[in-house]
Amino acid sequence: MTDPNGPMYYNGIYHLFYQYNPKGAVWGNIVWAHSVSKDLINWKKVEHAIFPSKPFDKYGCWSGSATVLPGNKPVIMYTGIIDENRTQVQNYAIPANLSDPYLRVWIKPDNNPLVKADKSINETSFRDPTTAWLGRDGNWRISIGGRRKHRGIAYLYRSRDFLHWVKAKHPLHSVAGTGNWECPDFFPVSVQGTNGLDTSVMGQNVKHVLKVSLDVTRYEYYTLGKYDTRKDRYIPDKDMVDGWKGLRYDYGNFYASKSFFDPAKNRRILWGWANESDAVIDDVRKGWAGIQLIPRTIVLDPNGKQLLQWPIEELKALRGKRVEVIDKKVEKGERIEIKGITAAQADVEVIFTFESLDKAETFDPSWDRYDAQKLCSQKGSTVQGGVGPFGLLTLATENLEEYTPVFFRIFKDQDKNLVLLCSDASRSSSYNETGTYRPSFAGFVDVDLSHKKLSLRSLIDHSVVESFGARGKTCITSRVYPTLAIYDNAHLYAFNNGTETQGYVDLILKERFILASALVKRWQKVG
Ligand code: DQQ
Repeated sequence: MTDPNGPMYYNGIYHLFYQYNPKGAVWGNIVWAHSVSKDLINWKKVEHAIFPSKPFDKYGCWSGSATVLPGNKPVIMYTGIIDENRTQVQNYAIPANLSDPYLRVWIKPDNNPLVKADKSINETSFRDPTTAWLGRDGNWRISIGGRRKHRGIAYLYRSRDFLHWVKAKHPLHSVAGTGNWECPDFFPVSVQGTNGLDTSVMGQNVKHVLKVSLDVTRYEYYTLGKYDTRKDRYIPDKDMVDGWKGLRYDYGNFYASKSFFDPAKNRRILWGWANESDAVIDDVRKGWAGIQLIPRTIVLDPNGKQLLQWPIEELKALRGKRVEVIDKKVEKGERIEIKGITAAQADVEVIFTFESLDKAETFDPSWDRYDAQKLCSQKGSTVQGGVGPFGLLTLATENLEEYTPVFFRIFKDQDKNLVLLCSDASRSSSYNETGTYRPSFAGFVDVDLSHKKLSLRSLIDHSVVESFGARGKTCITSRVYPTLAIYDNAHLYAFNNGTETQGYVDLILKERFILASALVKRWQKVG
């Protein structure tokens, strides 16, 4: 599986579709597979919703989105591949039977495709329609990703009836030098409070988010800004970095994400896909590849400068035994084991406190502050610093032949501090025959340290570690394949490799969770 597609809530059921190859563990033969759930945790697989069968999607049914139209009528817009050159058009599909609670069967009407590339558009980079939003003028809008040469573009189309779509004179947004924009997502967030908003909400107390997946870097970038409804254009806020030096949803293995508004709990939920970091030959051997990550709720940071992401509250249902470690000092060079849990599958919440930041390392001005990953690969978890590195050693063997550390390192940068969060896969596995990708993923955390506290939450699950620094300000997902740190041989530690002993664990709250879901099926390499 790859991209999550068309997530929606309809009549008490959550639907998730996703790009899927029914014929193998590598990308190809793409259909929309379909799973349904009442609680976002337990999923049931149903029939494939959309699969190649018509001239307008004969060579593949690529990504797209769902919109629930007035009168409670869901409609999907997706990209159809019509020839061997991968020419792309936009199609729609509707449920065959609205009274089927699972919406198992979808119809692709004969008036497809609804949108074809005009001459100004590169027809092989023209895909992934967004959820539609309704303007005050009564016209629906969608955005479609693409590029002109190296300029990434979010095209804008309008329609009165959802059937006849006309390209707007100007795109919703575009940025030179960013390459193709895949899977755009455009939605409002509330400036006050934490409620999510329906995609069509606009107005005073709202900011907009534009996220794009850059296929050059395989990361996702977003800006916050203003949707100018008069000009029908999106304008990022002045202090936003717009492009691949900008904010990322996740600094690790996370791509082609899609959000939706959940009216049942008034929240916006984000789904992201994590591909494998191992070799294709390993995927073929195990017979599958790709996972959907734990859904996240997204809200605007009260500082208005970024989003906060947090695992959906329903995740609690998977928790078993709870272990707490409170007020435990971690001396310099020490690691303490968190015992009594299943460390191969755990939901860890930890707050680190420190007495002073005086000994924080100086941030060398020659370091590239846009390349946190390089910094983390040079200054790994064993390279002693001033305040930090401190954090967790996840999926670790007792003698540390294998471990995946998730940790902070605090720098002094003139009159402020810079906080680096790393999730380092470089020592995660002793298996490397086929060349696994083992990066030191990293991102900076824009956090106020005046309370001398830093929090971290990590969801550890065999081959994936999803971490949320400072209550979801900076998120990093790593895919790792331990061969020794598995099942009961996986351990969890808190560690401090700073020169200062003051970095200490104030509280560790540990709760094991078992993934009962068929959809969120994870794997580890055993033997
Ligand atoms: N995956 C889909 C495309 C999309 C890409 C094809 C992103 O529609 O642009 O499987 O991963």
